[in-house]
Amino acid sequence: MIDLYGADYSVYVRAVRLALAQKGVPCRLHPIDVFAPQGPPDDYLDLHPFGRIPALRHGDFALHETTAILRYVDEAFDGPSLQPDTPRDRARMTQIQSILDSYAYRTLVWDIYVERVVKPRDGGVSDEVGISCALGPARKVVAALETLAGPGPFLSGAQPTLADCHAAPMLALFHKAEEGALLLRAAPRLTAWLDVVKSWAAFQATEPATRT
Ligand SMILES: N[C@@H](CCC(=O)N[C@@H](CS)C(=O)NCC(=O)O)C(=O)O
Repeated sequence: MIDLYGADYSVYVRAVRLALAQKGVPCRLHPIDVFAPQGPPDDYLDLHPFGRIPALRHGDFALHETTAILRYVDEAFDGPSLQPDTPRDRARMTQIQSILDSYAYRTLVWDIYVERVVKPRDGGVSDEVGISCALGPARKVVAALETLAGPGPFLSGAQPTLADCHAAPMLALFHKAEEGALLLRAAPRLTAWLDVVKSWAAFQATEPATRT
């Protein structure tokens, strides 16, 4: 049993939950709301000094940073391997994960999805200039992922990998914004892939109930 700390609204927490489900590893989700007015509880900072989510505990082993957690989940447990067999394919998988963290998360989730969908739903006003400014970077992310995706059906080939778990929550939120849906229309491989991962039982079971 894995102890996972975070919230269902987090794309990163959901990525880990998807990987755990692929491996068939049960987990307890301990709620940590990083966006609570008072921030995360003080003792959570012992687990994650940067105060982000997720963090994981497995026995006496604690870990934060999603890419590291995903790799640990794959390597520490039985079940289907979530990493490709060859060094080049593994490098491509890690390249996708790095693109997601470095270029996709802020742009697709915060600059576009949160501004277009969450803010108005919560009674706020979308930052239209901010959304416009994010479209160029978002187009670049979509183009890069579309190129790396190859023939599919998964991002790193014929079998699901950590890249799919990492990418699916972010891309699914992005797709909910009209700008995201439009940009993804020009990316047929990504669109077909998103349909496949959205059909995973684990993807549906981890649909956020809060804050999205
Ligand atoms: N580098 C971290 C990023 C995790 C992250 O940014 N999580 C978001 C939620 S999806 C968070 O904790 N945000 C809180 C904040 O920005 O203060 C990882 O790979 O796990």
